[in-house]
Amino acid sequence: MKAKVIGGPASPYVRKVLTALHIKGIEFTIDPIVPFFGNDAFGRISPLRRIPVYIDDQVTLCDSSVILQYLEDRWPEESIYPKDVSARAHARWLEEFGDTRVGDVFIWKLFFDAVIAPAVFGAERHPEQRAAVLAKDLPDVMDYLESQMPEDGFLCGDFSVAELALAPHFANLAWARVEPDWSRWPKTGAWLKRANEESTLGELAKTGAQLLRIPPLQHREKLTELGFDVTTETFGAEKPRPGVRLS
Ligand SMILES: N[C@@H](CCC(=O)N[C@@H](CS)C(=O)NCC(=O)O)C(=O)O
Repeated sequence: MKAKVIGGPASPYVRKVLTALHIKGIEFTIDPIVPFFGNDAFGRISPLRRIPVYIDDQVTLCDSSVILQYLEDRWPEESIYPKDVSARAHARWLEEFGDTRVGDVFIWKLFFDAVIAPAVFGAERHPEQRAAVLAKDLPDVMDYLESQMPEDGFLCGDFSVAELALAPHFANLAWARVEPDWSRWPKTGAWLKRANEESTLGELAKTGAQLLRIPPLQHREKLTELGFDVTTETFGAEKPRPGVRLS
């Protein structure tokens, strides 16, 4: 059985899933489509038109959190959830905070405005919105994360879904040319370094950065060159279209 992931590693949610697959030793092929570049068939398997989508011999699943829970249920070895019940619940909360609030601030308000909207839709940037987010939302998120950080190690004991959901967003933040003031949030900075080094998150972020420098239609070729097993068929389209959030 070889799993299939639809979505390219410039997405933090895709890097979350790819790293979980790696931890669990599950082989996969990848169809590295870029957000907004899905075809009609993509809309049928991903009704919100979002990546990642995960497909194997038993399921077709949307949403990184749903996918990780399935991977854990089906392949419990090399667990990505804490054993202790309360630590497990806390990891799920941090995952939710990463997927929603951090995603909203880092990805939608900053990365989308700085990188994706201009490149994909030819949209103007919004410097006033960016300044407001940098003044309020970003510090709010960072203050909360810093309050959760351990002195050493990981958020909920061993490396877990908490790292998988939170750490990937920082690469997209950097691609939006935002560097948090690490002297203000030092525990978060040290934790991020550990999370990237402990897992494939760091390497995948480098891959994502390489893809962002080239047009979407060249991503398949680039990933093949980097040693990924790329699908022969694609859910990609040549022209972008807005997903539910933008329409
Ligand atoms: N909650 C989803 C979020 C996935 C998501 O927002 N993916 C972005 C790419 S980073 C996307 O496909 N956006 C396109 C859209 O929302 O139209 C998950 O955890 O998988």
